[in-house]
Amino acid sequence: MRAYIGLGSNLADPIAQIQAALIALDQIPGTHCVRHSSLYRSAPLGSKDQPAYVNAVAALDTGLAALELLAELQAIEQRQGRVRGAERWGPRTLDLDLLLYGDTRCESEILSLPHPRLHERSFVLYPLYEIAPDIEVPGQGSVRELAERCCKQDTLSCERLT
Ligand code: A4P
Ligand code: MG
Repeated sequence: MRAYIGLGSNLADPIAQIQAALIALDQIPGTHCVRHSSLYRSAPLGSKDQPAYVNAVAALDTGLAALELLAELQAIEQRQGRVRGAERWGPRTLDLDLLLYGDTRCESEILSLPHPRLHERSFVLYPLYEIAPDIEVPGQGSVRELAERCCKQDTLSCERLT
């Protein structure tokens, strides 16, 4: 199954956090990182009183079920020092979101697919467009259209770093 992962960090050397996470994703059992985007620097969504984020997206081929993959992502977050604070959308060393798992659609507290806010976030859509411009986000439209719409609306600043 092809899965897409959104990576984000704004604490403790974010660029190094994202680079370490990309290596860790490729080491998940039964899983291979097919490609990943450039790194992007983005203004924080949520509290403005936190550092800018570094974001990226990775494409994985995996034999794991979606919930098994989510558990592996959360284990990587823990290993890289993620502390789940009370503040929603607060600062974090590493956030790994399961954006897409094939064309699966589901909704629960544990796992919603596609990721519920993916279609409106430039820091997800720009790196996703870079590596997979022609895919569809089930129920939302093509990544190309979503990224173009987001670009026109000129929401949060999000610039390519590497
Ligand atoms: N969950 C449900 N569906 C999913 C999914 N598709 N992928 C559940 C991952 N997790 C999913 O996640 C909360 C719960 O969502 C988990 O228990 C999981 O079972 P979390 O990672 O503990 O909490 P969170 O990340 O703080 O919450 P949330 O609402 O997912 O935040 P987001 O949407 O991830 O946003 N600004 C910039 N510029 N760049 C960023 O990357 N990130 C955030 C976090 C805020 N502002 C940002 C950025
Ligand atoms: Mg998250």
